[in-house]
Amino acid sequence: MATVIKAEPYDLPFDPRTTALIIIDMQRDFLEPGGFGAMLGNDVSLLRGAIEPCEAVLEAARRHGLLVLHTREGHSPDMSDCPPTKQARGALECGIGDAGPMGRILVRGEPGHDIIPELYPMAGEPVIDKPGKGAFHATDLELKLRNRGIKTLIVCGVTTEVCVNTTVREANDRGFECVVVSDATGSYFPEFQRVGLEMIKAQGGIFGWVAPSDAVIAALNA
Ligand code: C5J
Repeated sequence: MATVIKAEPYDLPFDPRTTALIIIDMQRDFLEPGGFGAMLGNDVSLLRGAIEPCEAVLEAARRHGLLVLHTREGHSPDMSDCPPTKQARGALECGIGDAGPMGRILVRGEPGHDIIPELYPMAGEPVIDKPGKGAFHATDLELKLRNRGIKTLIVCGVTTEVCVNTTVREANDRGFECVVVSDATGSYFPEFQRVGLEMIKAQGGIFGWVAPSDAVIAALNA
């Protein structure tokens, strides 16, 4: 049964049976005080505002039986899946692969790489470990979505202008329709949050749609 999400730039028709929720990179190193993001001088409260709306969308998606997927940005301990250019970028004293405040930064298996407890995956929910910013790059995400007949993605997570935008653009090019949940996404930079959402819905929804969590939840409950 098709219903609509009250979204911008216009209502998005969707079928819950072919819709998945994807939560991007809600990892301790990005969101928690004392993590990598905070160590770089960022105000993590700007990202933490996304947690509650994200929890509400996650609860609704689970209750309605949607496929729920989580992603984590990170690398294998030997760093063989990390481009040297990525590792070098920023010329940080303590960067990706180095020992950080919550273990080696963005390395799989380290505490900081894991998902925050508030949004922890349930058994059976796929966790996509991605070495890039986009969740389709060098992962089996597309295969998993196609095998389940997924056509529409509800997208939450961080950061809006980096991994959320990159993933939505990848998804859009592959023919998926994406709605980004405005208050369930976050950026360390308020201007990037605003513009990151604007870019999705500009020009008649060039990359997709944007809607607040209450509109997405209302549509799921309809
Ligand atoms: C994400 C980043 N997840 N900002 N990563 O957006 O480096």
